[in-house]
Amino acid sequence: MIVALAGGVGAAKFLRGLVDLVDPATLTIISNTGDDLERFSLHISPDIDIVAYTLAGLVDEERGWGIRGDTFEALAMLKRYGEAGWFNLGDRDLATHILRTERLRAGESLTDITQSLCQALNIRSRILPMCDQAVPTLIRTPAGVFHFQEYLVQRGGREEVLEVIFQGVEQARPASGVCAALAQAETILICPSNPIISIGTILAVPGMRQAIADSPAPVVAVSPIVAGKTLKGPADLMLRGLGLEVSACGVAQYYGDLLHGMVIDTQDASLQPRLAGMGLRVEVTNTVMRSLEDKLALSRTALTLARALSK
Ligand code: FO1
Repeated sequence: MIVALAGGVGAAKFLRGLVDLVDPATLTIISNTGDDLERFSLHISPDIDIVAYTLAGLVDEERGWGIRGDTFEALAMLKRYGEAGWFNLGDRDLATHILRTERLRAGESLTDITQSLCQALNIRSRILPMCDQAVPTLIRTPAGVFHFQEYLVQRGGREEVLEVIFQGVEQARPASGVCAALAQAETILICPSNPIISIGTILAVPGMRQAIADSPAPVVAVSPIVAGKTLKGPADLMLRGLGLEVSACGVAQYYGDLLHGMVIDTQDASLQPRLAGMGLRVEVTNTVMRSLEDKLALSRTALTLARALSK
């Protein structure tokens, strides 16, 4: 069994490669829900949806989120009524949020709802939210405190990050099935996602770090930082804001002693000795995923490294 800790777009691309290499039924994905938000009274779980749409072959690959070929007629009408339309919800995408919200209001857990939506989309891997409690990620900037999606999408994600707050995380606990999956895992992969607001949120759930540390599986991360920058999103601003080095070394430092191995980009090959000095086994390869071949090659490298570490 493989367990992957996942954020949104970067993780989805990596997982798209992985499901071609292994039996998808042996893969459990623990998804960040810190990005979840309410818009028009609907519960949206962007990272779960990005991964689910990707594995179902539905995702809009150019944007990385939403459904390919979707239209935005409902949003256009809402804007006509004077509503703010900064979070782009497609017409077909809305069906997911409507159903999820209805079932949450009826008392079902996000875990059960996610499972049933994934089944309907014929996804053979299991996607688990990190927890069933609401843990919104808030970003403190010089202009004030904003929900992560407001910071990223509405305000452009360019402001200096002074603090990242996982609101209410003390009350959260790993969702049903998460600890059992980690205990049975042969391999734990940390996808190339924002280390702070995607993976850091998952790791902040009380009991999660311990469950990973107690697992017999080696933990291999793919660095989302290439040549001092992120390919997508504000991870570089966040690492800098929290006083961490904007490099694979900063990411490794943030994950701490959970990590056994790391895959870094060829442009960062010079970091290998430092990472090795931190006790990590390192593979250097192309981590920029443009084609399906890139996704396959990167997930193969991560998997091979994890398998070598478990020997
Ligand atoms: N990202 C954007 O940059 N702009 C959007 O309008 C937007 C809408 C959206 C709707 C549904 C969904 O599942 C994801 C959406 N995303 C959008 C992506 C999302 O904000 C982030 O990329 C992830 O939360 C980061 O992991």
